[in-house]
Amino acid sequence: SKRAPFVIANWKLNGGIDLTCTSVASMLNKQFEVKIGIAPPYVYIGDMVSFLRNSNIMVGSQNVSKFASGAYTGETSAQMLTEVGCQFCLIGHSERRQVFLENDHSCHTKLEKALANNLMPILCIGENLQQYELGLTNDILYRQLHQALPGLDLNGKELCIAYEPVWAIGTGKAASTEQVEAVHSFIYQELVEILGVEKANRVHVLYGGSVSKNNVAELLSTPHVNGVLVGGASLDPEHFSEICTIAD
Ligand code: G2H
Repeated sequence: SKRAPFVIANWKLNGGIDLTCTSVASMLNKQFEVKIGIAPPYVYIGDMVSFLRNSNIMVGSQNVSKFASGAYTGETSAQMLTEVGCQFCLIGHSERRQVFLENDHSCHTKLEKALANNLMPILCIGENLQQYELGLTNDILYRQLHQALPGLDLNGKELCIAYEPVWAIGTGKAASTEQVEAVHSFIYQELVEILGVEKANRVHVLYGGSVSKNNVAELLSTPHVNGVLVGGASLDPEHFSEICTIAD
């Protein structure tokens, strides 16, 4: 059975006041059934929350600190994000893992902090090109899930997983439907093992990596795909709203 999918925009280190305004205007132009979220850079979150306050569109962050408070220059806590109106946060995006050396252990701590502060975590996982070519995809995903998820208190909480094959990110070439279907069914199987079937059924598992208006329909009709995480295409408000319309 298909639940309403999630369509989440990840702006990465892009955009500004202009994109915040044009993107909000284009989203408020229509009514969407689908659950939409936008993750701009931290400094635009407050404005975006207030612009979207009469809509059901979620605002989120691209990261969260593993610390609660203290002498951690440059960090932003889960509690602060909830306080300014964030409803979700990305955790462990491949760019955070590659460029900022985040690992499965820090992802686990960040998941705990997000859940404790009612911020819906979107844990990003995925194999890189070399791992893909060596046939290690399932091994990598197994490690990423089994090191990050066990021991979390998910009672009454929402959780998302985003499968993002690193070799498909920003390349314009999404993974094939066959690959996505195989991987998402593997992820579902592991979620059942870690969380039990009841909690696993409540997790939304998203696909990310070169999602566009041209492939979103096919991706969303793939079994065990409960939404998409959109990078590059979300920076064009018209394109993003077309993606939401197709998903709707
Ligand atoms: C993957 C994705 C969004 P893009 O990183 O998280 O980006 O759609 O540009 O491949």
